[in-house]
Amino acid sequence: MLCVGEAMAVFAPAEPGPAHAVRTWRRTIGGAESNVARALAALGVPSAWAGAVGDDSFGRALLAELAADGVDVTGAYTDPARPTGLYVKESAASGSPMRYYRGGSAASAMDPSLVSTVDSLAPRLVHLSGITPALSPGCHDLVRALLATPREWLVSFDVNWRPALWAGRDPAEVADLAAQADLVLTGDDEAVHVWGTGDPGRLRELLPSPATVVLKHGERGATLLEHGSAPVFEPAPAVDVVEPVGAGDAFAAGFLAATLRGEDARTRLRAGHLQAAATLLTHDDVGRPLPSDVVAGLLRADDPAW
Ligand code: KDG
Repeated sequence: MLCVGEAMAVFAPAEPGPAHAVRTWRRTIGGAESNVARALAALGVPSAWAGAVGDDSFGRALLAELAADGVDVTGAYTDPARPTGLYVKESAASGSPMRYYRGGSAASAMDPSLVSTVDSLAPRLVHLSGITPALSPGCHDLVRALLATPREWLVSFDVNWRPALWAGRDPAEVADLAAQADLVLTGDDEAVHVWGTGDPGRLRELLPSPATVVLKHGERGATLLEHGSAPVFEPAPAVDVVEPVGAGDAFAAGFLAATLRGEDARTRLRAGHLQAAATLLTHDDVGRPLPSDVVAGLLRADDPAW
């Protein structure tokens, strides 16, 4: 499975206090699509990431670290003219504001020329998010080109609605892209912005073509909508959240991994919830993999204790 989009260097305070007072920072990796690629690799799914980083220390480090995490980065490239994007978590507290330094980044200069690389990797499934098309007109064209039909791959599309990135533009642009995917993941709060409703039945009417729609209801759980099957709701485990960033990417990875394994609806949603929970329990954008015996037990339990 191939994830196409951004990887960024992330800086998080390594000591308490607001950003202006913090002197020690921990540098990790972020970017929605590379997060999904790393989480998939941790789950044992052959995983690749294609995107752009700068020809700088952070870009080289991100490529090396993604590869060390088991992600195939042969489809990634280094842009000699532009820097790697960054984002900063402004405090160590949960819900800390995030400040992005991605304008003019290597990733924001991606364009449809990346499609030939994707072609050569011959993926079965390409994972995209609504962040990439918001980065620049070239990135928007890239996502449109990857969604164009006929195509050789299935597409999963995580809406990842970022109001600041879409400011002044019509949310229908995201809706149009999502409608061309095979599988759409969205939070019900995001769906309200993009489609004007977070109601499962109404959303299914507004999104008739993607075969699969996953509607996430935050801490409550998620509903799977598939043609020919009744909607399936699966509650999420209760978690003492350390930090929510990356939980949606982790959910996508868990859900997609179980989908590729051909699991049933409930198991696919549970697999998403479990990976999201692992990320909610850490400050990092990708959680530590849960022990596989724990995962197997929770996926199979008739009524898991959560
Ligand atoms: O997905 C978690 C972060 O890595 C991601 O949210 C960063 O691209 C990002 C954004 O716009 O928030």
